[in-house]
Amino acid sequence: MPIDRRALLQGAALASLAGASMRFAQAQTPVDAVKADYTLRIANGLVELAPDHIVSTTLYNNQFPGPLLRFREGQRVVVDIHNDTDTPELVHWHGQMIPSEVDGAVEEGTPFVPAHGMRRISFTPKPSGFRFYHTHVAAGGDLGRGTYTGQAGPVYIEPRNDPGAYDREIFLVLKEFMPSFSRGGDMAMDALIGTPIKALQDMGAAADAAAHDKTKGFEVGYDLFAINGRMLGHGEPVRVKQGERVLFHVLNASAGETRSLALPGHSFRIVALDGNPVPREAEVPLLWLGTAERISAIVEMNHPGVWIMGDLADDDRGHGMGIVVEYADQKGEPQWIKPKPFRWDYSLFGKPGVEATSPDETIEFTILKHNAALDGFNQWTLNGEAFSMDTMKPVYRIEQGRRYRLKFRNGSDDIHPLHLHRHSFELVRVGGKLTAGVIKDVVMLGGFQEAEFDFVADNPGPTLFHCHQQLHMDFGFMALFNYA
Ligand SMILES: [Cu+2]
Repeated sequence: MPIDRRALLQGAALASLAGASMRFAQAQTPVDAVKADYTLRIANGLVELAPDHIVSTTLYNNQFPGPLLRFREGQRVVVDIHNDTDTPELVHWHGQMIPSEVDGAVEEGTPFVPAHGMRRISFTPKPSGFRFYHTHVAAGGDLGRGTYTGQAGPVYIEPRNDPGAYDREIFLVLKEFMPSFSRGGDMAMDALIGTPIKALQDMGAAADAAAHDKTKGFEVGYDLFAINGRMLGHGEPVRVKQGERVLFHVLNASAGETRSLALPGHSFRIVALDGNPVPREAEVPLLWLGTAERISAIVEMNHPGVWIMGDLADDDRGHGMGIVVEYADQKGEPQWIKPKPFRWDYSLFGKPGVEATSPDETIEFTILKHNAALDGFNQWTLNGEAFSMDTMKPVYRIEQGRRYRLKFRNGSDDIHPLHLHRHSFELVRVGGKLTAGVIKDVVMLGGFQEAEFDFVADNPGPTLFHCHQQLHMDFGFMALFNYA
């Protein structure tokens, strides 16, 4: 770790002035004396999505996405976070097993980065793989806050071994801009395998009937869509050569959308989900990603042309959600060919014929939506309780070393990207299929469906669980796990 000599001298001088040079020598932690390895500056800025679409939003280091941070597993880093905005901020290190103090969720006790202030943090990055960082403040009804802004950036924690043979790697950050509210909205109904469960549909219908307000609650829609901060056709194309094997690291940095991605004439060999190598690499024709999910996939460039790698939704792709892939010596307008439908099945990547280890304890969650219950916003409950920032409830007590199975029953038609902080989990059952060995930190729970995953309580400290849709987590869809 490089030591800034000037900072050291300044620190020593201050300590001497206080008449405590001995104490300084003994008690001064290295963290305070060194120059930060990384600096993040949160401030308002402009993103040129296209020449006629320049948006103003909150950014890291005046760019979208925020800078790619490359860490090495197990090698401690010091990060200075400056907040030039008028409101307190939080940077969450998504997918890392680090202490609550630095994880970046106020519910876990992480201190805010004060408005017009800074906070220095230090942690030991782990595990290796594709992670990311993003703001973790509540936005509520303010579409200029939280993940509606441009506060997201990729993290790559260098692994001890290479994940596979490939010629190069490319990071793609998918993100929408210019959010607005509407009543109701569209949901990708063709994203996931599995069928709705009648009992859950009945439960949802009963909640709808019990709602005071019979109108639909607000949903968020977007005007502009971009990959790596550029609308389709306005950024540099991905330039490839025939025969090349390209490893794409794709991050859905949306505030709440489910995304798809296809490249006509090509398929994706999935090597990692949420940065964790899968037990079984499988070839799929296209990708589906819930909010905050990451997919690492190798594409063999064996179909020369100029192609649009884009979202299946014509409207979203038409408003920018795509990137051009251009083979060497190929010219012409980028081509899009609508792919055949393909539903996402996590079990494709699991250990075949193996069931997950039995848990020590199972905790069940029933999820319900209460239409327009909070000033026009839908309220979300887990087992009848909406998370409250005042009481920090509901809370579940867990014991270190035990293996917990969380079973979710979705009484709503929405897809929920379920996220557990500071721990990874193993998929047990999703879309009606049993599986094992798929390690993730976000999983999509289909409308009126069930999902189960296991985690081992191996990282003491308050641990937040929530739906990664900003609109859902801000209106009740959260819970806290406290170690006994
Ligand atoms: Cu949700």
